[in-house]
Amino acid sequence: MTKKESLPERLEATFLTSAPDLKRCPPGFGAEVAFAGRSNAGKSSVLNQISGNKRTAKVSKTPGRTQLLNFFDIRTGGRIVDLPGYGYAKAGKEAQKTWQKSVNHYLSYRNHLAAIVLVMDIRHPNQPFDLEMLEWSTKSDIPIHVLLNKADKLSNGAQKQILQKIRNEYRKYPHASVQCFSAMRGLGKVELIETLLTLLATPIEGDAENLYDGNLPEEADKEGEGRE
Ligand SMILES: Nc1nc2c(ncn2[C@@H]2O[C@H](COP(=O)(O)OP(=O)(O)O)[C@@H](O)[C@H]2O)c(=O)[nH]1
Ligand SMILES: [Mg+2]
Repeated sequence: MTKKESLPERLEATFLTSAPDLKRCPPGFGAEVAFAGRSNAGKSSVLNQISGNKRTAKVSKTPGRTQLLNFFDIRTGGRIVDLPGYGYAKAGKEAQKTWQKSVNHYLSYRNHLAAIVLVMDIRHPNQPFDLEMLEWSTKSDIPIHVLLNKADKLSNGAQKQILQKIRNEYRKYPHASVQCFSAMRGLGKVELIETLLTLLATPIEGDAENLYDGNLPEEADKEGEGRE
């Protein structure tokens, strides 16, 4: 049997818990793949599409409500962590600061973090936040898989053109890979599931000792501080 034929059609995902900050994250178990992206890019919809369940993650018409880190157990191993969406203008300054702190801490100090899936709207790719994530993952040696979501909004030709252009631009990010996706139509699902299965199988140092994963170094407990 070839690898493609043995791929599951969906990744069974069960909601584990939500955490407002790193300290309240559950003890780590297996590799975590964090879903990041601007609010409304379609993170929750992507998770629902790959899990084959419309209710796995909340899909909100009002963006920015989910200010928590949401943990999902993947049946075949590892976890997906839906990070709070970035950049919802109406969230206000205080909420943005809280966001920055919890996400920075998670990205900087969560030992079980193995990779990032960065969800963008294909019509508005590479916004400042997206570029920061790409720079950060490059510096931190963390693989980052970019989804150009809502590809159904563009013709096949336009999708290919943008994908090619972005692949060229990302040559400077050696840990980045990129694909088109449509959470609405399921386009790109096989490629994403294949990538996720590999990332979710990343061995985590110290996992066997059941390492507690919520300890912050003292100096990091200051406002907004993180690895970057
Ligand atoms: N056309 C289209 N709409 C999408 C797609 N993915 C998400 N959406 C819509 O975009 C909005 C935001 O989606 P959501 O998953 O809540 O985004 P999140 O804030 O990143 O979690 C919702 O109205 C979704 O129905 C897609 O692939 N195609
Ligand atoms: Mg969401």
